[in-house]
Amino acid sequence: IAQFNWQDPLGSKNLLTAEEQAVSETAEQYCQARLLPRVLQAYRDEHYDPEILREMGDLGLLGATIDGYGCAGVSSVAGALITRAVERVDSGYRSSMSVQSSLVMGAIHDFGSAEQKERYLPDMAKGKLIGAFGLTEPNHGSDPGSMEAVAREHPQKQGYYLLGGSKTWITNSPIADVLVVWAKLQETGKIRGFLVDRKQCPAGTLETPAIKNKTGLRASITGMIHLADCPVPKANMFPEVEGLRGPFTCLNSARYGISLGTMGALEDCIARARTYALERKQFRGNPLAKYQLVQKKLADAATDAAYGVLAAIQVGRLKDEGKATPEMISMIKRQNCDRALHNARVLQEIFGGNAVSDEYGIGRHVANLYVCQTYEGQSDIHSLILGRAITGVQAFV
Ligand code: TGC
Ligand code: FAD
Repeated sequence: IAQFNWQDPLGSKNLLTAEEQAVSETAEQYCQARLLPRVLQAYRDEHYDPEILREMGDLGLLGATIDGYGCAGVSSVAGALITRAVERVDSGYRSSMSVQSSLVMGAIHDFGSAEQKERYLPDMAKGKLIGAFGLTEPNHGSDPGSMEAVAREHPQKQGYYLLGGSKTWITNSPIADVLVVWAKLQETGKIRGFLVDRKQCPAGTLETPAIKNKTGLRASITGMIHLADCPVPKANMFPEVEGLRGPFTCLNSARYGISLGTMGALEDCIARARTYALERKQFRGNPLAKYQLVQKKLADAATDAAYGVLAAIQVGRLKDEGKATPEMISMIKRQNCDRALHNARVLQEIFGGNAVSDEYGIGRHVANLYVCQTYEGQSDIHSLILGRAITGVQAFV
């Protein structure tokens, strides 16, 4: 007789190939052995150790879905199982990895010239070069189409643009070697992608100050990008892609990764709350786990996590067959982030006063999951993307 497994209630493991299971095990082992012991102090100190990307690179965990350039070339589901393993420890570590893998390596792979790919991808796959993705601006977050960053012809130097403008809330920016910056080309008004290579930028033209004292995602580093007439070779522009299709194509992959990643964070909340509920006794020596209200909280969370994992696997399969639509990704990004945040907040109640101590880890997940629900399209924005697809009526303008 089949046994119920509270850690995989709907048997999602049966849907994975042997290779996917092996990738998942490698990632889970690394994350539990090497990341988990560091996260509490890193979160307290608001410190990100760039060595983490090198360690991930050594294990083949970066840009894992890319074929060639030293990357593993695994399925979308396997790639997302890596994000789930990392986010089981902390969404901030996953964030840094998602930016590197999906948003920067993905952008270069999908839109870069042959020379750009050769120059950056192999070192990024090893974590020797760190990437950042600059789309959001101080005045334009949900509506990046209104961005103000601009690239104009260099008046003196042929073959160069001058980039000007500011980006904010940019993961990895203070430590990034290569920054994908989206800006409007002055001559056409169209959005284009530029590879801003820190070592090519003259002093004072590129600043990337860190944003300190965050209330979530403290184990990752976040900053701004200020470009003051920064000269960028024309050869550093993505040659073909124009308009929002460029950044949003990369976001499709990153949003997909988050959909399974946040299930890792929720699964960790469930495991922590279950252990606590079994150990903590109230009223005549009974464990909290005996009480029906506590059991319901665990049942609700486990159900949402199990459904979320299955949905993400399904969309990953369609993605690899070229059948996934952006709306499907909006649906699972929204649903899984919302359910992860909601359930994490409810499970936090099981810890009573102890939830307020960072030693229990649950408050860290709650704070992180608020950010996951906000970045890469806030949940209400994804509701409007879905509403537009369902009704055919545009809500944004
Ligand atoms: P809209 O008219 O809808 O589209 C403009 C053009 O873009 C194309 N497009 C897509 N292409 C591929 N995939 C998608 N998902 C696409 N969505 C749109 C579209 O076909 C069109 O192409 P064309 O050729 O006709 O011009 O544009 P809009 O201005 O009305 O957009 C509205 C909206 C809400 C869809 C969009 O702006 C949006 O999604 N806003 C959310 C912003 C966002 O997600 N920002 C993310 C910043 S990066 C980040 O947060 C990284 S955090 C990383 C980490 O730390 O983990
Ligand atoms: P706003 O766009 O000002 O929205 C505020 C609120 O209004 C939201 O709830 C939104 O849903 C709502 N709203 C907006 N428009 C509408 C509407 N038409 N109808 C109904 N409601 C609406 N960006 C990057 O480019 N790269 C990164 O690496 C990156 N990393 C990040 C890391 C962190 C820690 C954080 C916090 C953010 C990061 N972001 C990054 C930025 C992130 O993508 C934006 O914060 C997000 O897109 C929302 O934009 P905003 O903060 O400007 O909010």
